[in-house]
Amino acid sequence: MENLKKKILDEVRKNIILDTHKLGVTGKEVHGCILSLASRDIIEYEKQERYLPEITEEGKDVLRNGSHEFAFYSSIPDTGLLVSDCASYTIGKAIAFKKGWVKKEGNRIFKARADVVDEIRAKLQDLGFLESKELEMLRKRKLLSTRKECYYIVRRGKNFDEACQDLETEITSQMVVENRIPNLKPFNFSTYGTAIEFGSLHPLKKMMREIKEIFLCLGFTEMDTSHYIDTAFWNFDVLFQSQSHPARSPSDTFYVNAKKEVPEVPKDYFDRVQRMHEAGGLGSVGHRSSWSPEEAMKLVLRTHTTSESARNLSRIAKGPFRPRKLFSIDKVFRNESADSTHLSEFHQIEGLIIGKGLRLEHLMGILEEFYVRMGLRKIKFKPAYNPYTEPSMEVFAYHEGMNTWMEVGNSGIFRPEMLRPMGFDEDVRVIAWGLSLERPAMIKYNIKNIKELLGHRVDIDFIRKTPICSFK
Ligand code: FB9
Repeated sequence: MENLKKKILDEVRKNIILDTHKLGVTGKEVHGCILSLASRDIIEYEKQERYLPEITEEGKDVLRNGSHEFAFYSSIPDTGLLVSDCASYTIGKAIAFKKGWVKKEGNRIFKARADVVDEIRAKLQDLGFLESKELEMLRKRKLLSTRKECYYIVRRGKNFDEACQDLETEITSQMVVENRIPNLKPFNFSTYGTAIEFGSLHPLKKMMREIKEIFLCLGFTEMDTSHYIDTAFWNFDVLFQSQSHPARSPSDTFYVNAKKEVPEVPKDYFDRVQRMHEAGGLGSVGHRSSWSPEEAMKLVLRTHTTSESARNLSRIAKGPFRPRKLFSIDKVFRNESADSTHLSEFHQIEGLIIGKGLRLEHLMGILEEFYVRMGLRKIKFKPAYNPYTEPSMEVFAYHEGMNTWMEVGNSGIFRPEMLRPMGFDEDVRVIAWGLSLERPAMIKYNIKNIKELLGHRVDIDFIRKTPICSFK
């Protein structure tokens, strides 16, 4: 539209008057431009109509195959054509006789001339050179029809000169130096700015940031979680998870066949863990089963971030006691078959509080505070079992939007069999809980299949368009 407007102004500037038919566009195409320019008095116009010849389908057939008479004339052999064989040439035969192109001798028709030219076809090929009576003849033979075409005679309007000046779109320092007031193009405040392509945060990252914010506002400090691969010792044994526990089977855990040295574990701590598993102690009967150091030193893809919690707790136990609140959010791996809501890896969120005199009611209290900040106001607890916490609770919440109760995590108090070998005193308690990042993200962004959230099938446009994640 803007190009056509510029073309119209250029033509009017050059020729004072413009017949838009000369622009090679139809009246319909130029109509919008004319009204727009006239509405700002940049041009004046008169609407005109003319009737233009248009070749019909029958005329197009003549252009392709020649006129009816010429086709009939061309079909006659030197030996002539039996009259009885000419029935299909009604129109062509009559016109050929009328033009003297053919003659009848007995029961045959012969060519009467050799210099016949197909004038009708020639006329259709050059309509612009025909006189009105020739156009009328072609119309009568239904080879032409008439099309009404609108066009405009355009002249300059009172605002023409101003509109044609090359309007400037910005004020430059040169204009200020020259003290020149620019002829600025009017601002179009209703237009949109240029869409700027930039990166977008993945919905999981948005959810992660929101949940991290909840922990930080509650005074929690983030733990290091850099051990994607770790020994079974940190992932299971220090948590007092028996070496015969089914979760340690290769059908549940990814074992890593790496030849590189396994990170050193303090010998004294290693021995205390072994003793706790085999013989118990400090009030525990242990697992009363043999414990294999080789099994403990196997490498696994961590199955939970609780291995990182154990590493942090073990380091903290060495120093002077003080209460702490720690959290982590990072990837964990489980050898599970993928389905619409589960993959073999997911992000675990874990929180823990170290203190003296902590009991179940404190765990319930922090869980209520945590989930209410995720927008879940009604919370219920159900007794459960974990190898490394006792007591343990599954956490359930009522989701107003989905109008249903759902499991939203697991929790418990770390067992003394885990804490005492680290070096914690008997009165130190650690309450902890965990949940996944993908589940809340899928609910928040109404994603039915986890493969729409993670993996090669993710729609980048969807990622770009996901709104910010807010629980408020
Ligand atoms: O995240 C889970 N559900 C969830 C969480 C939040 C949520 O918020 C929405 C806004 C409304 C919605 C749902 N779950 C835990 C419960 C289920 O999804 C469950 O089917 C899947 N669980 C995962 C493990 O499954 C293999 C979620 C994951 C999970 C479970 C337990 C822990 C961590 C993650 C733990 C722990 C723990 C326990 C004690 C001490 C330390 C850590």
